[in-house]
Amino acid sequence: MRKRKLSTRVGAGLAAAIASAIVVPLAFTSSHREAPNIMLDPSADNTDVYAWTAPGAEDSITVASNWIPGQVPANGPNFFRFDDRARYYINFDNTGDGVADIKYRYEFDTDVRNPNSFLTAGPNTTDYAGLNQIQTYDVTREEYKKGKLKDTEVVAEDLNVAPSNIGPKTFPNYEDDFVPGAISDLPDGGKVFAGQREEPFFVDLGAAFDAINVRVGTGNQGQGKDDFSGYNTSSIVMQLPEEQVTKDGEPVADMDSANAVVGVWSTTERRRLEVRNADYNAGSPGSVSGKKNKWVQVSRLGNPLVNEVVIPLGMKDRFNRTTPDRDAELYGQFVTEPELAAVLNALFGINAPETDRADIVQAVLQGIPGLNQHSGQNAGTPVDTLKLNLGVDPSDEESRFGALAGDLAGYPNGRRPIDDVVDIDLEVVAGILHDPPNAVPLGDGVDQNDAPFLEEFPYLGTPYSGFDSNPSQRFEPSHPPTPAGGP
Ligand SMILES: [Ca+2]
Ligand SMILES: [Ca+2]
Ligand SMILES: [Ca+2]
Repeated sequence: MRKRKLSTRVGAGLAAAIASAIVVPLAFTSSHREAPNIMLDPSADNTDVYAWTAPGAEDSITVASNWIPGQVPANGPNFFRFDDRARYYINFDNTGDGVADIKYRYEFDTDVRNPNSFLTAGPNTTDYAGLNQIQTYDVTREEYKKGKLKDTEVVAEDLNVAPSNIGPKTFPNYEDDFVPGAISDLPDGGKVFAGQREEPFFVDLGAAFDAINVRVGTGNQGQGKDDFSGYNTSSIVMQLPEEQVTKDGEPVADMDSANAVVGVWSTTERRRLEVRNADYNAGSPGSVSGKKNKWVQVSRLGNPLVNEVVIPLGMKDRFNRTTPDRDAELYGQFVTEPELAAVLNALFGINAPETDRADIVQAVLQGIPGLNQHSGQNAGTPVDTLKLNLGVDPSDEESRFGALAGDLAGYPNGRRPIDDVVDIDLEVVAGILHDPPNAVPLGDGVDQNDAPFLEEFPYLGTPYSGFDSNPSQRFEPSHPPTPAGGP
């Protein structure tokens, strides 16, 4: 590997040794149905963003972004697809000001070949040509300078979207027949995938929203109930040569390079005016075009859990509409005085500091100096983007506690699918990065996904089929209690 191997010089300073685990399960969604308005618009609701350096693709940035939460696999006959009337974006900020410098725009188009059939695919369908309903998409790269659009380039057109996994009688070899055909190389390097995947977020959700209930016997040592087990989601996964997203357009030499850190987040836009019951078969996109009918941002997501548990209810939809460069001004107080810390103290008496939480601002919004904080004039600007240092190689031994456990290739340095962001963020809110530290081994008792991730692109797992649909019942204990190994 060309990049310098890391010591744990940053992680060692972060991690605090914990002798005993207390039993406090708490949980949240990352950003599933997190705000009153976007909850009513699931096809525009983005749920999780992951950005990491994948093994075998060390010179690229890998990003996965999910939309349409809580897909019950059996929900036919119209299964799940992206909305042709929306624009889906993956955004990159390479200067640290919270303003996108590069955006990849994904736009979808659905075609029904035989409108007289109620099936989106007939029995024994083994290729895209056999689908009755097929969705395709175009990818457009937009380049900005200080927020001004400088260049727009359509980099791919009419790519296949992997269909929803209906069942073995419809798709006898779903993964082999449809995933390779949904992976497309981009002309300037890199590749993209769009389509259904297994829901990679893992959490004990039921406990959290029942007034932060407690399941006795769990903590950060496993045996919780993964309420997202058995569900699917709609994913866009892209892998780009890193020089396509760095601020100088060059590859990253090492983790100390001035171009090493890139901020990532995803957004969804809709037309201000939209026809909700447009006729897809007539080829109408359902959007009312025209100069005055602007595209407006209706959802965004960078770090997991920010809009979920940091932003108060009355502001969650505004958070979805605003841009990261305004985060400090609009929402800074909710981070420095997090309600969650007070709630945790009231319920469990864990002595989490309740005010002046510069440590949370740094971990989530500013980036950690020497690891994933931008360099240059915007160093330390608090913006909700997922900040990844592209000079950090993948870890030989990954820890679900990521950087807190000295595994610098993990959250909050970017985010890998295996990172246990619920446990990490609970421990951060409790004060593990605080000075002085307040190390409390909080966790929801769910410490890994219910389905395996793939070792290769597109990394996210095979979606459950409609035939095998059994949502939220796949936790029965999928693995024994794990040792307290984390921080
Ligand atoms: Ca920027
Ligand atoms: Ca899952
Ligand atoms: Ca967990």
